[in-house]
Amino acid sequence: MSRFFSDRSTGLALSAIALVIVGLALTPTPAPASFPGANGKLAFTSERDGDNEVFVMNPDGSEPTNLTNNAVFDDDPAYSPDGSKITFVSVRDGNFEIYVMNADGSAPRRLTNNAASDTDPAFSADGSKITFSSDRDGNYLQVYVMNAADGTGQTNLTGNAKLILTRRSHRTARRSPSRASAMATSRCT
Ligand SMILES: [Ca+2]
Ligand SMILES: [Ca+2]
Ligand SMILES: [Ca+2]
Repeated sequence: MSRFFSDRSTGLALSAIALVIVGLALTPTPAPASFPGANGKLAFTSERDGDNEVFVMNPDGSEPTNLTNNAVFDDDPAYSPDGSKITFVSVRDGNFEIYVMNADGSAPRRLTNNAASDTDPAFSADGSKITFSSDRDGNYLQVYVMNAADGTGQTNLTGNAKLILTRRSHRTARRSPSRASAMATSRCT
């Protein structure tokens, strides 16, 4: 009988040790940040000062900061994968164009330059390209891609197919078209 209890105790002890080892093996280790260099802020659009602006804020809503701060229509902000840049849409040069700026709002520069509507920019996964939509090749919006650094290499990816695309800037403009066009006009003159 004592042998039975002894073996059983040993067995239970070994099982407990095995469970601890398995538990240690399964304990998750802290994951590294997904995007090294990202500042964790959120980008959004607000017309709180009377026209559309690109804002950023902390994830808890604190420190909202107006990055565009002008009198014209700015919209559609999207961060680069590393968090260092923001691409967005603006009519500051007369019509809808794609821009990129540093994440603190400095050094904005235009990447598209034509009379058509260029909207809905988004960075590629590696940050080297920006996709966007444009109606420059006809009546329908098409999907384009260009180099994020300087806007070169603008290429129509969808031919001239009849597509139904998201048109966030235009939806916003349609809510207050007089404001968007007036701002574009006032900026051009
Ligand atoms: Ca603005
Ligand atoms: Ca403003
Ligand atoms: Ca344009």
